[in-house]
Amino acid sequence: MTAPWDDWNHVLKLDPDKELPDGVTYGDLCATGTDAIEIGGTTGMTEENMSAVIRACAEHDVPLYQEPSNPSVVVEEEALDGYLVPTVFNAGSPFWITGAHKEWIRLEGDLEWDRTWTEAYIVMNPAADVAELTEADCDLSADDVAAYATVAERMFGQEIVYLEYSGTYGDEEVVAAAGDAVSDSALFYGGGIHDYDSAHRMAAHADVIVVGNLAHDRGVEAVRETVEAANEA
Ligand code: 1GP
Repeated sequence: MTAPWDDWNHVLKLDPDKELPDGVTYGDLCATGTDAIEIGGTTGMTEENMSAVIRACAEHDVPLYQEPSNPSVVVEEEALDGYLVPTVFNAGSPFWITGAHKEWIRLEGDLEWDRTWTEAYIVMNPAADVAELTEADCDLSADDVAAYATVAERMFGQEIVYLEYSGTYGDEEVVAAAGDAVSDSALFYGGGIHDYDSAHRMAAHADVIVVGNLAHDRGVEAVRETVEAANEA
C-alpha cells in the first residue's frame, strides 16, 4: 500500500491565524519545492481563515492537506487532497487522543476515509500552545519517546508518528531514538527548523521534516533552503 507521504521529505505548515511577511504570497510559498502543504494551527482557527488559506494555495500545484485541531474547524474544500488528523499520544486528557475524534464522527457520520489519515503526535515542547491545550506530559526521555513511537506503530497501527517540538528546535538524540524505533511508520519531525543546517540535521533522522514558523517569520528564501536540505539529507 502506498501512502501520499511516501515520497515526501518536506512539508510546509501554514497557520491561518498568522500573517505572512510583507510581500510574500501563498503562491510564493507553494513554489518553494515543498512536497505538501499542511494547513492548521492550535489557536485562532476558524472555518473562514482555514478556507481562505486553502483557496489561496489551491491555485498552485502542490498537495494540500488540512490538519484540523478540533472538529469545528474542519472544512470541506474540493481543493484539499485530504485530512491529516492529529491524535496526541502523550496528552493529559483523552479528549485529545480519541474524544475530539469521537465527537467529529458523532456529528458528521462517516468521513471521507479514503483521504483521511491520523498523525500520532508526541508533543515535546511544554511551552507550545499544543502542549498547554492538550496538557501533554512533555517530560519524556529518549527511551520514553521511542516507546511511544513503538506503541503508535505496533499497537495502534499509526502510519505517521509526528514528533512535535513546535516553536523550539528539538533534541537530536530524541529524534534519532524515535527514528530508530519505527520501521513501517513514517517519522515526521516539526519544530524550530530555521535554516539549511537545522533542516539537514533533523532530516537525517526523520522521514519528513515539517517547517512552520519560518514561513511566517522569514518568508520564501528561508523556506526554500530547508527544502533543499531535506532533499539532500
Ligand atoms: C508546528 O511542527 C510544526 O506544528 C513546525 O514547527 O513552527 O517551530 O517550525 P515550527
